[in-house]
Parts: sequence; C-alpha cells; structure tokens
Amino acid sequence: MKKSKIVGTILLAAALQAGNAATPGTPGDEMSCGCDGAGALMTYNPSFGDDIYHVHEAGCWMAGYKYMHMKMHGLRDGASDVGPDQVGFMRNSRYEYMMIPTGMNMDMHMLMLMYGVTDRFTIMGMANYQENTMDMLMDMGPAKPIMSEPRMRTEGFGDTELRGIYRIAGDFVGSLGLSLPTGDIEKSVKMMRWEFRAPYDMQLGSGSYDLKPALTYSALSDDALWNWGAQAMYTWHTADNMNDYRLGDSVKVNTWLQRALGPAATWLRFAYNHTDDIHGRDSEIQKLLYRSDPAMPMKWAPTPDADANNYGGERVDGALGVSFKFRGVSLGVEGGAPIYQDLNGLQMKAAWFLTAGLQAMF
Ligand SMILES: [Cu+2]
Repeated sequence: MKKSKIVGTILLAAALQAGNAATPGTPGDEMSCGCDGAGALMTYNPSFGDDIYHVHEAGCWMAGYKYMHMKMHGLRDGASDVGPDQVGFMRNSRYEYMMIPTGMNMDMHMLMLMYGVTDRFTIMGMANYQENTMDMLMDMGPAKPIMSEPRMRTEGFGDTELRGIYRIAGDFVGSLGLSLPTGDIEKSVKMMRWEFRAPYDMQLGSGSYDLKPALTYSALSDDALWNWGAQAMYTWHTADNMNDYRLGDSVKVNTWLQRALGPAATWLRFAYNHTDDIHGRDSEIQKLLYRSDPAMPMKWAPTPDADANNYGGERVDGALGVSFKFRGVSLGVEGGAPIYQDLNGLQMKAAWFLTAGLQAMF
C-alpha cells in the first residue's frame, strides 16, 4: 500500500469518527455538556448577584466572568436613616465622629472555573479583584468648617474560593466552599493627610480560612419555560486572623423565579442576609478612634467604620435581570436594591447594585 493511501485511510477514519461524535446526544460532543439542553440558560444563570451552585456532567467545563458594582449612600443606624447633621465632632451630636462617610463604591471583577469530575460531583474555583472608594466629610469641631476629604481608595485581589458541589438527589445540590485568605487586610488610606490602616470595610479579605456550606434547590418545569429555586449558605470565619479579629459569620438565603423567552430569560430574585458584628479588634485600625500617639496628638481620625461595633445587620434585596444565550455562551445583567436593612450601629446603607456576567460551557 502506498504511503498516501495509508494517510488517506487514516484521515477518512478520523473524519468518520468526528462525524459520529458530532451526532447530537453522543458522549464527547459539545452538546452533551448541557449548554444546549432545555432550560440551560436558567439552570446556569450567568449573572445572578449571588452564585447559585450546580453540577456539570463528567468532563464538562464552565468558565465565567462577572462584574459587580455596589453603591452605598448615606448613613443608617438600625432601621432608621441618620442625617449628616446628627453626626459631628464636639457639636453635641448624637454620633461623635470627626469623619462622616457619605458614599462608597465597591467594584468587583470575578473569574470562575468549574469542572464536572463525575456526573454528580463538580469542583469550582473563584478569584476576584476589587476596588473600593469612599467619600467622606471632615468635621473638626464648631470652630472649623465641615470640609470634604479626598476620596479614599483601596484595590487588589480578594479572597480565593475553592468549592466542591455534589448532587444529593433530584433537584437538591449540596456544596462546601473553602475561602483562602489571599485578600490583603493591611491596606492603608490617607485621612487628614495622615496615613492610617484602612477601616475594615475598605480591606480586601477576611484574613481567615472560611468555610461556606450551602444547600441548593433548583427546579425546572416540564416544558422548560420556568425555573425556580432557593439556596441557603452559611459563612463561618473559623478563627481570628493575624490582626486579632474575625469578621461576623453570615447566613444568606436566596430565592428566585425565572421565565424563558426564546433565546432569552428574565427573572426576579430575593436575597436575605444576616451578618454578625466583628469579633476582636485590629489595634492599627483602633488608632483611628483614639488619640494613641502622645508625640502626635492630632493623629487620629474617628470614623464610624473604624469601630468594630458598627458592622453586621440584616438586609433583604430584590433584583430583576435578563440573560441571553448563543450556543454555549450566555450573558446577562441584573440590577437590584435593598427592600429592608437593619444595621448594627452607625453604617453606610446600600443603595443599589448591578451585576453583569458572561460564561461559556465546553
Ligand atoms: Cu457551572
């Protein structure tokens, strides 16, 4: 047999093999990874503000990018708004602080990768980069005018999460996340021209190894036009971090209803979050609150978010979104706002949030 004939035979055999693999429903072709399955756009929603955990078939991958923006605006204590006139320094104000936060922006870029190890067990990794900015007023007492401070800013990589996800039975999925403390918790900012360690809410991570168990229920109607479900997740900060505090543990419950509209889907989502206050204190952040340096008596800048008591609370968010799918790629956008917030102590309140996401299955 001539060489060219052998090569030709091999190529023909390869082509036949590839043709077989391209038949819908055959293992190994792109359609078997569920991305073109009925309801896939909803089951693997690309832009929920909270990740909803799911499994993939064995050998299937998912990669995703999400951008999240959250705007905080104004102050609140408990369930009541606090006007800027109620906060000030040496003015017999109800809240004695020199720095008065007025607004904060949180931007986060998230990368996610998932892989189906078996048909029931999927692993997932997530990394993020965040940028936080805060605007504040400075009140040095009745003899001085209230001035606005230059915008504070911190940015960098946040904590990294690894997660194992297991299909328990039917529409129920259980998962366990481990958060690694890759986010910097010693970022600094300038206030009144002094450099200080940034308050807790401007830091980029928890500083601790955190466990995040979750239970998810997600169901699809027989005609694949509706998807609904719920997910509960607990975040357990297992120990104090190297700066002697740990963020408050939290419970988050999500519930949603989605409707398919041809190649698109739209949804309504509600999220309840309860976060505990911060346990322990970072002695460097504490320096913002008290005159600690006799050599530099003016080196302090009391601000509500430097006080660990002003953290945690309860919040209910409502969100609406829309997504589209083209073959294995889906993208979507979701916007939402708090319906209810009850905060521990004086804190900035959430105003609205926006999430945009793009993901691919292969
Ligand atoms: Cu996935």
